[in-house]
Amino acid sequence: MSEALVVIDVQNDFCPGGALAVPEGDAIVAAINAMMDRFGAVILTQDWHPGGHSSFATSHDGKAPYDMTVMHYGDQVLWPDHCIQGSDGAAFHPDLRTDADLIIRKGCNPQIDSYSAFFENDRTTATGLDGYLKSRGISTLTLVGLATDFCVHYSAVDAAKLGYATTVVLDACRGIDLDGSMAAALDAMRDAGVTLA
Ligand code: VGL
Ligand code: ZN
Repeated sequence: MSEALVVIDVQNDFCPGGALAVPEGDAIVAAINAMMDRFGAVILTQDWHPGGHSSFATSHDGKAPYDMTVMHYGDQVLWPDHCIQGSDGAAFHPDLRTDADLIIRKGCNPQIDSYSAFFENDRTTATGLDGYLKSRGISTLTLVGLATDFCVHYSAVDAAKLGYATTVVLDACRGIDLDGSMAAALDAMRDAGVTLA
């Protein structure tokens, strides 16, 4: 089967009680688990930052979480410390099925954030996911997970640009919604040719 399910960042820190909790982030886990058997491949992504990552507000004097800054690659939201490599917060939600084909970790470079599962926020450093999918002959992707307006959004737009037939199942996603980011993400995904289901 040439269809893959890509499950974005269903990790404790993005669920209620986590460091960067997405409202109802845990409410999608059962639906995602139930979808997995319908796909020829299941890929999980994991936000996986070293301590002191440059996307953390604590790494910038005088900045607070959700402030903006300018990185060498452009504008960047500053986040609470989250998904630190090996921490409980970086672990998958305990109920998420992890019998996946591939787990891809992103955001590992201390100087570059990575919302997309395909390219870091400099928009040029590849994660390797495109090569994996192409070498398996996968051309159709369904994306679910967290957060709709950041990592799901960037991953879906990149997937469509790379030529994958791409669907985002919104019921199996939840968003952060910072300053209209949810509406902007839905528009950007539609403009890129992503099917919103
Ligand atoms: C995410 C902000 C920072 C996400 C990751 O998974 O959407 N958002 N790191
Ligand atoms: Zn992150």
